[in-house]
Amino acid sequence: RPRPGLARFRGCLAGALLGDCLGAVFEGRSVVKLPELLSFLKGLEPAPPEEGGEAAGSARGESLPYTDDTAMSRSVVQSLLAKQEFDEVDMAKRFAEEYKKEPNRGYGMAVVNVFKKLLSPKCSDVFEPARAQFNGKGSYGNGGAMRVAGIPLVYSDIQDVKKFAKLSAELTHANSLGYNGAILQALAVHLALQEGLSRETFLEQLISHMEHVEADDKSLSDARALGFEDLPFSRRLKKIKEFLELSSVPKADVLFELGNGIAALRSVPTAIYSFLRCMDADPDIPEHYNALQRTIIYCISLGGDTDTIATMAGAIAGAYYGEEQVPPSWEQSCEAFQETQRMAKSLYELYCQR
Ligand code: 8NA
Ligand code: MG
Ligand code: MG
Ligand code: MG
Repeated sequence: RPRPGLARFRGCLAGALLGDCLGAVFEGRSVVKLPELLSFLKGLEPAPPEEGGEAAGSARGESLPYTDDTAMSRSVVQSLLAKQEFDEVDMAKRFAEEYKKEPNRGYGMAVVNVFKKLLSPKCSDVFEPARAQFNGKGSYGNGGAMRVAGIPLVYSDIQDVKKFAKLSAELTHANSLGYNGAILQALAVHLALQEGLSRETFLEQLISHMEHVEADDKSLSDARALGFEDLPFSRRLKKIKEFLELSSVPKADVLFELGNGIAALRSVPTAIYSFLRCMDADPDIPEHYNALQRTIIYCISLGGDTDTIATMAGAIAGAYYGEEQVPPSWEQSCEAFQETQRMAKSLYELYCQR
């Protein structure tokens, strides 16, 4: 199998950054009006040239801060680069110290308790604080999934992708409904990196992997304990397949079946659906936007946990389409975009070396 090029690595991290920074502007709104979103995006484009003014084409500068999604993604990447492999103690330390340095990035309500315990010198097992969350049930939030892209950008073997996606998520999310979402998101990025995979093959492969991932005892018992049917991620992937066979799917149906919430189960499948749906043109989104832009616009238009759904879909779309579809004016509007480009290059080198 040919090795994916650097452009896909840069696209992945840039897409993730764009999704977070742009999505964060609308996070938590139950309804996002498309005209308002499109007019906001227009404001990111370079100002028209002025008579005797500055050169045209200069972007309006870094202005959109990233949130917890990117802060934690960066810790994942920085840990992998520093250790040249997954190291749970180092990664946990980076999560906690990053939180301590900048606690106001918009972290989930409960996950901050994990960071506080990880910062204590008494903590000897870095997975223990996550296991204690929610009276021992563990978190099923989307925080493990939102930050996972670095794993498939380092490990090319699919068993490694699953194993380290799970371990990286378990540092904060001990419920299988949380870490299985991270596995699904990591698999989606892994598949998106491969050359020329069709929509159908992409989805079929995700379904067959997740049917296996979700069949273990803990996944079955966690799903039952929360009142879900067995194999809940796999079932949603099959719903996505149904949606993609229809000529149009109303937003209300997407929200009802897939969701726009902070649970991994109500956001990771939504991100995957958004990516696959936006391979095709959308009558509501102007044609001059490319597929990566359309994916991010569509995610944000769903409302709810917009930064997190858009960052996950942005990572997948960026890995699939590569950096050619990342508009410079959008990228340059995001905090720390240059560092993101450097990290992508280092990840690419590590991936090739392994
Ligand atoms: P988390 O582990 O705190 O989970 C997020 C939330 O999910 C929790 O606060 C609970 O409400 C709920 N939850 C998770 N597990 C359970 C459970 N077992 N029982 C009952 N409720 C549960 O943090 P996370 O890292 O998963 O959260 C990620 C999300 O938080 C992302 O959307 C991220 O952007 C951030 N976020 C921040 C804001 C904000 O403005 N501060 C708003 C929404 C989301
Ligand atoms: Mg966030
Ligand atoms: Mg080790
Ligand atoms: Mg969010």
